[in-house]
Amino acid sequence: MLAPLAPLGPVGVRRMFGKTGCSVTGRSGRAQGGLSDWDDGTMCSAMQLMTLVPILGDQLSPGLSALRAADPGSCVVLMAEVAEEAGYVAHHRKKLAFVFSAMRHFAQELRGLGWRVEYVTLDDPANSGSLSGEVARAVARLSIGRVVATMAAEWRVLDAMRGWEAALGVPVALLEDGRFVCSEARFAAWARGKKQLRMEFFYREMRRETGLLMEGEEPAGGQWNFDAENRKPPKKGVAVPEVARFAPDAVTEAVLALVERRFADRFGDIRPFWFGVTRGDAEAALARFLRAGLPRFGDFQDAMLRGEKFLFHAVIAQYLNCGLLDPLAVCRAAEAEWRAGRAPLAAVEGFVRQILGWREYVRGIYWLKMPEYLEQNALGAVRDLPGFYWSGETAMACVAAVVKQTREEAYAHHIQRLMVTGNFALLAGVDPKQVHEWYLAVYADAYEWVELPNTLGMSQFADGGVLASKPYAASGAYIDRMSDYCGGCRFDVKVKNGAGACPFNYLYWDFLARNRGVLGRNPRLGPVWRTYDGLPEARKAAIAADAAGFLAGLA
Ligand code: FAD
Ligand code: DLZ
Ligand code: SF4
Repeated sequence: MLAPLAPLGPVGVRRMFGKTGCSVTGRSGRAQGGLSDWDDGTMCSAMQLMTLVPILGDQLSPGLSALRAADPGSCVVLMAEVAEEAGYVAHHRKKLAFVFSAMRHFAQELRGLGWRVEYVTLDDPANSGSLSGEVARAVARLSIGRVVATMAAEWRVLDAMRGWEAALGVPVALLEDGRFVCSEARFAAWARGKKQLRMEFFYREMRRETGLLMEGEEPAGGQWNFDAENRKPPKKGVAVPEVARFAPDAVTEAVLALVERRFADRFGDIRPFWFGVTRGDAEAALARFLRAGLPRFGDFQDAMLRGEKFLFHAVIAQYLNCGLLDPLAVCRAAEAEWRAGRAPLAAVEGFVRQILGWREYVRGIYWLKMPEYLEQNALGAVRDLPGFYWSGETAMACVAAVVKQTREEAYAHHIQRLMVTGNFALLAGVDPKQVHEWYLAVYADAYEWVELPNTLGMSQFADGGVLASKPYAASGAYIDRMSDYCGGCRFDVKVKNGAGACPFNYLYWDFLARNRGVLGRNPRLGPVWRTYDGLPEARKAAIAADAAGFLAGLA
């Protein structure tokens, strides 16, 4: 039987998996349920026309909804390296190489599974330079009758996809991305009517719905949160496991050469290149972390040590975010370590909270608030991003160390991002959009849906408190407690004011004083205001003068 070629919906958007409810519970059944919704399995062969399945650089999952809905016998998969995606921010060179190499390896994986894959490389002379342009070229040259795609993970690209049907003149079905634990509809249902959207309560619902770390109706160990046992200060001499490193194969070497040639002026060291680029690599990296890092993950989650770039972190966000690892499977694997007695509950809960809680929550906030979210600037911050975010040339040892590590690895862990570079930008009043573009560019795991809420919301408080109940602002004392950076710094963390004082110390109070209009009534800042109000007037004047002098120097 031939499938009809009529458009699939009023705007060409069909939420094939658009059921309300957590995708976990229905994951295995959803593909079949969704397929029978609009396709009898023969649509690809309609009138000898083929179905085009475009796959983006962060959709590298064989279980992707568009692939589940298609038949290898009558579909063409399209993957394209394009200048537009490589250039919408100035991505780190290691990130570019990672994305392109993972894409090329995924094309091989799909071919091995029987798919026909059209792969357009960046240096193909016919390459139009954009995803929409490549889809249009493929439709024109390949007898395409319809396009089936999984919705892009970020607003900018999904917006472009929504214009495809009108531009191409063939039906376009955009299917929900089922690779997340919580669908957009499920998150919106949770958020509806709530004054505050706190991650903790969302996370508990996800625990209940997935059954992760649950004992019946109760959280395992009788507590939802083991933070009190986690987050210890760093301990020198602690044996830190090696992060999983993979030698580049011929495919990766070709990509490295391409990126070196085409992006010579971009930020970031491309070599040594050690990221995994296949599903097998990503699974091996996860396995190594589960064995060697997870048991102490919680203990040193917030610690920072010179020379230890990864500590007990998993270093898997780049794999999760491009589709080489599945978030729910990762959480279940961590839970299994606890159930087998190989990792303590506090560590496993801390880890699961990051993925099942924070990762799903920030995605929910992103889709709930976009596109207006991108323009938020609740504190009216307008300063340009200082040049040392790119050069690393600053006397502040903590900032210099994090920028240097970022340049070398396209990686910094959460507290380095939040409490060093993020904290400094917040205290200095840097334009949140510039801060956002920096984070989106420099980390291998950065995609707007996850980076923007973390940067603009959590780190810069530019959403006025949607994501964080108070700004993550801290003086040098926090950095000193959680790191060994201060020992190698020209500034003295114990000195509050004057030439040799740690800039974080006076910038912290100056930030609060400058933003009293917005933050003055924040219930969580009551004790902070009482401390500030109790400072002698001479100290307040010194804070203002030191901050003004320092900030003028940034320009
Ligand atoms: P681990 O510390 O080992 O944590 C395990 C996993 O939990 C991570 O791989 C990640 O998938 C998830 N996770 C942890 N914290 C968060 C969080 N706050 N939000 C979402 N997922 C989380 N994460 C990204 O994946 N992409 C980004 O672009 C990104 N930008 C950030 C920008 C800022 C300003 C801040 C403060 C945080 C940002 N994060 C981002 C969150 C976090 O820093 C990274 O997920 C983490 O550092 C990745 O390293 P890891 O895999 O070793 O994580
Ligand atoms: C990040 C990235 C880069 C650098 N390059 C490409 C590319 O050339 N082709 C592609 O399909 N995807 C790329 N990506 C990932 C996309 O930017 C990502 O799919 C969108 O931002 C949607 O999340
Ligand atoms: Fe950073 Fe201040 Fe410590 Fe120097 S003294 S490393 S600037 S916190």
